[in-house]
Amino acid sequence: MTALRLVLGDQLSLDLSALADLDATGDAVLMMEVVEECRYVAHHKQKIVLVLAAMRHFAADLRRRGARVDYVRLDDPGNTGSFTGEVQRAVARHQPERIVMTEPGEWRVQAMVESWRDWFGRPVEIRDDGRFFASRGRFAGWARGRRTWRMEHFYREMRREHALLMDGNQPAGGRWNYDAANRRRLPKQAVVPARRRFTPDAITNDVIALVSTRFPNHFGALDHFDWPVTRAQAFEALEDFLANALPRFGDYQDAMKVGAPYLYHSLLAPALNLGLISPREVCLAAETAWRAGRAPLNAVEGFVRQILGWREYVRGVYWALMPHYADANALAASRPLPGYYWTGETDMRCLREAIRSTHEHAYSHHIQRLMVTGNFALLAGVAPQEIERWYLAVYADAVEWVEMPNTLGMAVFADGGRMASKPYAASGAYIDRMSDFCADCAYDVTRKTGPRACPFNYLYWAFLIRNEAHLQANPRMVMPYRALAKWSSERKHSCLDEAATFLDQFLA
Ligand code: FAD
Ligand code: DLZ
Ligand code: SF4
Repeated sequence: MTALRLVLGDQLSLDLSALADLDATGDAVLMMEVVEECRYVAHHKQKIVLVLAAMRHFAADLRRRGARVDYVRLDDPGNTGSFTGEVQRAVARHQPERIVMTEPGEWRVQAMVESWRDWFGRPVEIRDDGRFFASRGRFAGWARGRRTWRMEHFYREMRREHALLMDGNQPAGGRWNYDAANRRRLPKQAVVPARRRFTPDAITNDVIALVSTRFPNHFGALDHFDWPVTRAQAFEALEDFLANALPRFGDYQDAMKVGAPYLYHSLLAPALNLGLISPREVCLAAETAWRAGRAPLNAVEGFVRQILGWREYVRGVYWALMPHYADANALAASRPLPGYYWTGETDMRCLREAIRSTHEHAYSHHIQRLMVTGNFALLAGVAPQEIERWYLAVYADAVEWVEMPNTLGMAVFADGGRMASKPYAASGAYIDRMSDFCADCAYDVTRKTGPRACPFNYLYWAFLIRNEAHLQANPRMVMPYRALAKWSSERKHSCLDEAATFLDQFLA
């Protein structure tokens, strides 16, 4: 046998570089379900089902196309439980001349793979992952020599380079950015569209049974798994999004509503991150919808910005700054993660809602992640690594290269401004403006102090006071620090006391 070709759980793409020159008769494709990948954080049960079910469907597809797939199941006798152990067993089985793979998505696995050359005594060829708009090298080239990195600058280069939403040399519609039009509150009477979801087939049901037995104590409900697990289903999900949600995606991108976790979001991140559908396919489909008059430009630009801009940018940041990035803690935050991030048992309705949909669907949308659970962790001073591991565990789309910069850089400002120009800190007023959560909350969003005051209010000011030395000079923080400058030191102390009392009571 000539080559052993590896396909990892987030590499489920027929055009994967590791498969580019596959010799269907001579080579073997190795896919491995391993317990180490299921446990390195205690992933939401739906995420494990998603990955393993998508792997099994992908293997069946490869076989139909004539490939020799050596597929190791989680409960196969002899399964060693780790990538290294399984590659070692496969090398003994197949005696390949070389091992071929696509660069892994995670630094931890990259380090593991780099040790294989010595370990297996044969060449290990690690190829670039061509499924992104920008290679790791392309981002490094862009970042080199720049003092500050900003997504907006990178995004504009990507728009030009990939001719997406461009009219010649100019941005389509004359503007690069429609964010200002994309912050509308959802009207009370708005009817949110039902979304195309997917009933598990026999293959997925087998995996559901396996995960219920093997990982009963992992977070999350498993009684209504409905994520797309094949490329065909990912395209159905894309079509559903284009027809039913994209036209409103821009307007209500930041809105939140009780009982409506999906609103107008695409729900495509899990399929994108596993490789079932490519970012290029998704962006081109959105652009085509705009050119055909089926969606407005503010929606389509806002959507393309998330994928061509944010998604590529955070991947670049991750690979440029790992492994040190993982330890970032610029604000020296050290509180433990509150237990109610796992149970949802809190009187703060905004948090309860976000955690409920996280538990039920392995999903909450970006603003719930950034401005509710993330904002609270930032204001409360939760240790960055604790909240980072939580985000990695609880979402169907969670993969470290995208999750970590979003958490450390955007949500809790642990990287001191590498990713974002200011902390996304906000009081209850922001949540009230963008949602209907506050109307029926045990706390009163209009009160600043006292037992019924919305905790986000005093936690916000206490955060600013605590971090004055770090943040006061930030030009984007001038306004709140100007307001704080008018506070007496007595008022500041009382605010800090109220915040500490709340946190000590509820974080215990
Ligand atoms: P939509 O709102 O429909 O957006 C379209 C697509 O754009 C998404 O599918 C995603 O691929 C991309 N995208 C949107 N926002 C971002 C962003 N900030 N960074 C990178 N890509 C983005 N996304 C993940 O894919 N995996 C994660 O583990 C993850 N962790 C996050 C943790 C925190 C603290 C925050 C604030 C954000 C995180 N995100 C993560 C980004 C974003 O919240 C999700 O991509 C999005 O909510 C997924 O839902 P959707 O597919 O409906 O997205
Ligand atoms: C997330 C995940 C899980 C839960 N299980 C597996 C698995 O059993 N086999 C596999 O190949 N991949 C799995 N994955 C995805 C990997 O964690 C991912 O491929 C690496 O972290 C590299 O990005
Ligand atoms: Fe959240 Fe405060 Fe609104 Fe309650 S009042 S939902 S705690 S922002």
